[in-house]
Amino acid sequence: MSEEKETCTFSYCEKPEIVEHETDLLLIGGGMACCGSAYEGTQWAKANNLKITMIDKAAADRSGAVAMGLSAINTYVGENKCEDYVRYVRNDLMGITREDLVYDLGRHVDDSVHLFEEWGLPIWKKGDDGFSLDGHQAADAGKTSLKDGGTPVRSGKWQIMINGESYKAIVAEAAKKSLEENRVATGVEQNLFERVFIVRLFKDANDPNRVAAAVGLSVRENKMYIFKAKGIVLAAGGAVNCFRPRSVGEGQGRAWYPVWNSGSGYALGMQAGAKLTLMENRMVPARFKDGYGPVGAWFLFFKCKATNSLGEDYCADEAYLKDAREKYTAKYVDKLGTTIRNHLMLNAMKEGKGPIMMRTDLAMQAINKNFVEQLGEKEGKKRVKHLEAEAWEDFLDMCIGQAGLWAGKSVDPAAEHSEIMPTEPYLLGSHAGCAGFWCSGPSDIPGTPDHYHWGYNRMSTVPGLFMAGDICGASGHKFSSGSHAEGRIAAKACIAYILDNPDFVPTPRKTADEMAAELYNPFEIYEKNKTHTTDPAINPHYIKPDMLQARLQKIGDEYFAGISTYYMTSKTMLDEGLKQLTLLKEDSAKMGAANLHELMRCWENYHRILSLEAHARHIMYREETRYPGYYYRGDFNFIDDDKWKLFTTSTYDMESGEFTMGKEELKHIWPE
Ligand code: SFD
Ligand code: AMP
Repeated sequence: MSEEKETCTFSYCEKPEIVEHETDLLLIGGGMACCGSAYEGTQWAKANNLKITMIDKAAADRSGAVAMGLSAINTYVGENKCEDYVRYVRNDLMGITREDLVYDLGRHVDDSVHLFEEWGLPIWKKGDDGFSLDGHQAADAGKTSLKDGGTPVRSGKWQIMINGESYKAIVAEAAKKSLEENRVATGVEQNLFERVFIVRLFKDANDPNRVAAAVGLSVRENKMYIFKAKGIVLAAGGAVNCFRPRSVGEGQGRAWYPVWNSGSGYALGMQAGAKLTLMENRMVPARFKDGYGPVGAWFLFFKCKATNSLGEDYCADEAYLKDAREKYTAKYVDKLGTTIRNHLMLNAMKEGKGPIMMRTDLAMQAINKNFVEQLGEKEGKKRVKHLEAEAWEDFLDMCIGQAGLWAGKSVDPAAEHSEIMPTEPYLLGSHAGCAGFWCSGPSDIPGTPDHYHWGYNRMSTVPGLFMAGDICGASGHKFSSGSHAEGRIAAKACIAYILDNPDFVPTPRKTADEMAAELYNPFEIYEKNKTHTTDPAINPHYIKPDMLQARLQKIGDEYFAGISTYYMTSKTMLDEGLKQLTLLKEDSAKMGAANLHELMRCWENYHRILSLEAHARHIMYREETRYPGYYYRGDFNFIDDDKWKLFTTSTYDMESGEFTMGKEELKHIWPE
């Protein structure tokens, strides 16, 4: 079926200026993980004057998942035991997790949170009267820092409250300061490249297993960058908009996880041949409807309940629980983790007992009653007013669209409930999801099996390529703080790797011209063919990025367990979907871009195609329903621990487009 492949000869579009940049440690992404890598890497680079370079497709101050800020840090171990954190993550992710990676992260994460506070992040503290002081009140009251034993305000066992509107800007500032220190020490002209979108990793001419360079395009000027590096930390976040979202038409573009995280992390690693694991996993968060507002603070801090529209607690419905225990075993169901909470909510929705209601009104009334009883009418009411403001700030600091929607619909959460529902699926590995790469763990944790460690902590199966944050697989519930800590772990280990391989001289297999021809081909195709029709947006010779994305989302939604099938799929649906996705992949060779923004959009969508294909092939491979509430295999709608309590894996061969599926044995290091 495939037609003659279009190649770019720059006959129709202007060849970009090509910039070559040599470094030692390259950081791809400017999010939480890579900001951790920049800060930590600089410390360890000093002794040998190694060069560090960070690249972000956006501006690091406001890029990635924390761009809008956050109102809680969801992983702070504090007074808890680290092995209990391992158990929490294992339970929430249905028994399958790399306990060595989770424990390692748990023992390092608090140090990152202490740094955030030192750098100016307002962290809520317990007042002397036992009531909460928000970050600013705590600072004014001179409350002790966490590092020195201060008491945070916990919403849940692992979560602490913050005033985090400027969270990312604070963390990025520290990263940029470290990079500047490294730039001056190593005498390079520039080592922070913002608004550069990395499209592809290129293998080395002399060592085919290794990556020699990351190549990207400026989204502001006609300039291509070739970053040659001795070691790379890849942390480009998860994949959003692979599935038709609930927000379509006027709402298109609204989502919970950031639409600008387009699966580049997965695609770049896959094209380099790194092994993926648990890529069948995904996250389907319950969110305030249409505004995509998170629910954690409401459930945990405001102690809010969600019910069906008859006021019944669907998580306590015995009929639902009985059925779920039969299919998915009591040991998982009774933990009531994120997937099972979703599953029970979906039961109520399918029975027509929706909409599902977050009873914010009842929660605020209960708090009101409690405050007035304890503090008296005047002081009680004053504190409630402050807390109501915090209820709004929860979204203003993190998910502005939700606050906008409440205002637009005249909703007062203290006076009425709001609808919640499960969103479209997201591919990620740092939140209540664990899809990502199979990475080496630390070597010092007793009981770690040999196949969990191959030399350098967080190194993927591609030597010199390290992963962190969303794309380091099989170790969910890292969140913002854990991703930062993991970036630090990966950078330190990558520097050790670079020092142990001093003779490596990165020599990309392809020439700069060949790279440019590949990256800018959508420009050439568009300019060459745009006059064939009266409207350049509709042309048989190319496919524009928005069209390609719409088709991709349709395939994901209708065949790979999207919202339109209530997250149901099966071998037959997956087969049909993969057939259509293969056609779309073929069509992507005819992507057309009219400007730099569209050029980025083209490659973003290509990265989504690869991420979604890997996801679907893993769902096909695991013949059970390990994550009910996230997706269902109608043909294997049960959990089968005997056969499938293990890590699924895959490697992608970019030349042939083939996936090789496999398994890795699971070892529990900590008893139940
Ligand atoms: O309410 C390229 N998260 C929450 N974590 C918490 O700790 N507390 C919360 O309250 C959390 N909540 C929350 C969260 C996320 C979102 C979107 C919302 C609410 C609305 C999760 C964390 O944010 C998340 O775990 C971490 O940020 C993950 O870190 P990391 O580093 O894996 O991903 P990133 O920060 O998104 O950074 C990715 C970077 O890569 C860049 N990038 N650069 C160059 N070329 C390319 N091709 C690139 N592709 C991507 C991006 O620009 C970015 O800088 S709540 O839900 O629980
Ligand atoms: P969310 O707002 O859904 O992203 O969740 C934020 C944090 O709260 C995560 O650590 C979740 O695991 C946790 N969480 C959310 N909802 C609940 C719940 N109903 N019970 C326990 N933990 C929850």
